[in-house]
Amino acid sequence: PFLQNVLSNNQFLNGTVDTQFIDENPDLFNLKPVQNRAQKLLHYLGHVMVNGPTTPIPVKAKPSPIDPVIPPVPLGEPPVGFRDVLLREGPDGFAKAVRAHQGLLLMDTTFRDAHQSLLATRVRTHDLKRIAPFVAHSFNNLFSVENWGGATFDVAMRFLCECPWKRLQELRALMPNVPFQMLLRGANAVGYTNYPDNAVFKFCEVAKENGMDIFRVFDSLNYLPNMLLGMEAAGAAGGVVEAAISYTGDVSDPTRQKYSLDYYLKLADELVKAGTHILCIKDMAGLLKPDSGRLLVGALRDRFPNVPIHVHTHDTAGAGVAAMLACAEAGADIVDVAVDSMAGMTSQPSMGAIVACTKGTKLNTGISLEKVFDYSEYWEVTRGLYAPFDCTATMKSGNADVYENEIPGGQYTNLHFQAHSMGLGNKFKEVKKAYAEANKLLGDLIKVTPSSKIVGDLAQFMVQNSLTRAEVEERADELSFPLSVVEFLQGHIGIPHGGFPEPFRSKVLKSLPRVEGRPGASLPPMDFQVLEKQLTFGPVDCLDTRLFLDGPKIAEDLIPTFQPGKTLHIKALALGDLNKAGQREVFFELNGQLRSVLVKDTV
Ligand code: 3PY
Ligand code: ZN
Repeated sequence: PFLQNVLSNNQFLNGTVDTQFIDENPDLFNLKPVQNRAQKLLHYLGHVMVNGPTTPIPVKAKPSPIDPVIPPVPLGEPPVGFRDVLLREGPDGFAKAVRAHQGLLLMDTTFRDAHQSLLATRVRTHDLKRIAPFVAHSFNNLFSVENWGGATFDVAMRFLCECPWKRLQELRALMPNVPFQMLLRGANAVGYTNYPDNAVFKFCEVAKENGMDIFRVFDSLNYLPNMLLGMEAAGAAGGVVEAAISYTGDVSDPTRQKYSLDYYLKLADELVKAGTHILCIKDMAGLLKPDSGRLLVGALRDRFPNVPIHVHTHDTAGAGVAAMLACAEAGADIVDVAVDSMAGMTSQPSMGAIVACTKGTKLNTGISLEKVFDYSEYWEVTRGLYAPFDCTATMKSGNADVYENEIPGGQYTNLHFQAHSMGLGNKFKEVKKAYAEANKLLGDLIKVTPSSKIVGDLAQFMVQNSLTRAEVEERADELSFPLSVVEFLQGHIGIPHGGFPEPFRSKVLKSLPRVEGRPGASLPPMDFQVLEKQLTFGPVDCLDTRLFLDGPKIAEDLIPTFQPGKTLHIKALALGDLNKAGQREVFFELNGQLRSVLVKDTV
């Protein structure tokens, strides 16, 4: 490698080497790490050349051959934005400034919920970074950019081979002026189950340190103790707390009174009392019709004249723009949109439509439509690159039946993929009907991650076993329900509004234990140091792939360089016998010294 570096050095090739050559070219000693990283890249490329992308979509589509063009970005720092207000005034002053603002404010979800809903959350940091400076310069008057949390965290690690924290840091550097917003699933953080309290607190602390500003905190059952925990964690980290009430049913339908106006107002009272900086209505399935939005937001506006109100919706039925305009007229300060080419269907309503419809009114957004068009073109072409993940491969429109099945945006798309891959492409209606029935069986829940997954699992179980709701109810004590359903009934994610469905719960659980109260309160704290040890195996990236996958042969000499100029001499000597605890001792020579480690044998 040193020779390679020397042979690719211009000064050396030009023959102008003198006695200072080595001192003036420290890069010549950038040896193994560069080579290892290149090796890993080749390995990855080989992998995708052979296997293609891992996609949930049953239709084979190739990334478009057209390259996106980044619209021009002016030189220099981006203009001041709401983040400057936040840094200057802190969360309370920021909330006051938002409330005092004339006109409608927008949150742009293109960097998170839009692609979570349309492209299976697969948009890479690479494509976000390319357009980030344009957003900072052209949309400095956005309330926020939602760019983190929800499913992005786990998809980044599981499918994109990238670090979610690095995404946050890199975007922060490129967009210093616009507040960043994330979706925090309360006591579930960015996962699918309740975590110990200290994990949620630590997560918020590190997110804030890495550049997060506004934490939208929800709980999938609107279970207040879980919400309060998430709000406390976000607040303790110094973040802006945006408590979100998940919306379901229809407040203006007198026949659907489990989730009535009174229910929402009482919950809002508790969240405001707990000190939320901003109050959010999180309509994850797009059920908030214009009249219902007017009723709900109007009532909240009267009750809390000083608290900023933020409304989130999905456009599944196609009524998103109308609903957001109605909410804005009724007093919402902020509504969520996605750029036009990433909007509509199960995503958010269109930014361009809201900007155009409010132009010249008291709700004027102050956003340039020309800039929206440029932004939209970038995403239209970038979206083409993600064709292997695009829901439009199988889904051609939204559907107003969402008012009946109440499936959240991202899950609606996932269920559509699943139905197609199970050969039920022409029976999606049945799958959705089963979802509505499963929801009734579970007592008519708020449905959003992770409670929505539980309802979906039960629906799939019913379809696969051809069971009706009545049959499931009748045979509840003998059926083998999905684990997620059993754990929900045990109380692992909290207590639903109105309690658990009986006698269904008792029939399913029999003598299984029940969690009392808030699940996180009875979980032992997470030991981060132990966890770190379990997760880290040292600088494994200095091992070649055969070694990485298979380990060394006995007596094989290894000389990995784990940092420039630092080489180890490792020789595997022997594998010990299995002990009573199911472990083996493995003996090595490390730089001439005998070493051994105890390893659990899981084979
Ligand atoms: C998530 O939890 O990821 C959501 O987007 C819920 O709406
Ligand atoms: Zn959403």
